[in-house]
Amino acid sequence: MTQNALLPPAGAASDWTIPQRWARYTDAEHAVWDQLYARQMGLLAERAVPDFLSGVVALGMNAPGIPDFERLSTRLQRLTGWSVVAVPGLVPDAVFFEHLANRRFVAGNFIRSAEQLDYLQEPDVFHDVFGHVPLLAHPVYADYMQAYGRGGLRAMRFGAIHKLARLYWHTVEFGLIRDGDRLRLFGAGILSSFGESQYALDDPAPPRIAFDLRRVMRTEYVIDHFQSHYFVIDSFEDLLRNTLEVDFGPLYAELEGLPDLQPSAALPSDVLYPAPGSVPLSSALGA
Ligand code: HBI
Ligand code: FE
Repeated sequence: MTQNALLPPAGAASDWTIPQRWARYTDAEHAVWDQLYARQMGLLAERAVPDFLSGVVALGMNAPGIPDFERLSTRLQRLTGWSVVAVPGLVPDAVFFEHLANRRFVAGNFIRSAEQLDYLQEPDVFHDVFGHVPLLAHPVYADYMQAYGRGGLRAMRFGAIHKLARLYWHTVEFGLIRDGDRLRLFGAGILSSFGESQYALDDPAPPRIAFDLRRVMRTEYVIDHFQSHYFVIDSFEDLLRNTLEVDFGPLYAELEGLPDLQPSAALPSDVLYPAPGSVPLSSALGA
């Protein structure tokens, strides 16, 4: 996820933004969005955290076609002060953090081809906008994302970006959240993936581990497979309070002395959620 080129490509501004050029999308491109949208929403009605589903509606993303970032931003501004800006693809870490710290979410403006509905290397408008933007309508999640941007700018000075990036990966991209008696999806990488939005909740194989900041920051991740395990948060309030409101300076120093963990590693201290279909969460967790 790290892009090292320092200069924006021709046609991009110094902050790497480009015009979305919404009027230039073809009917075929809008149709790819509609197809992906229908397929995901069919799965997510029962699986996504309810705040994601209400965000889709609050932002007018239930209308057909690729969203127009200007209209989306108008609605988002009113709700949480965020906006969506277009970029050509991955941007350097510092640029990414600077946008988030200022409540601007960067989104690719291109869309995958109809032949490539399931896998692509670079985040396109479906992943970035469908996956990430609805939860930006949630005030606490919105604060968490801004705090991540600020934390990123600080992590650069500590040389600790890779640890902070793991927090992002295991929450913003691939996080699960507990909702009463069951688990639901909130990570954008899962929400925008047909296969993983089923696998992450339904497959008995991947351990589902209660979120722990130190554990998460030590855990490496894979980018080209379904995740080998998932971390489960209790609430967005909890996540914000227990992570980005903590002073990471001493934490980074403490973690320097501990080995990184492979994605597949199990720790005796892990608190595991029961495999799907075994016992209700409430009895398994004694809640
Ligand atoms: N650029 N466009 C874009 N999208 C991302 O999610 C992104 C990025 N650049 C860097 C980055 N993510 C991550 O590596 C940081 O969280 C560390
Ligand atoms: Fe993403």
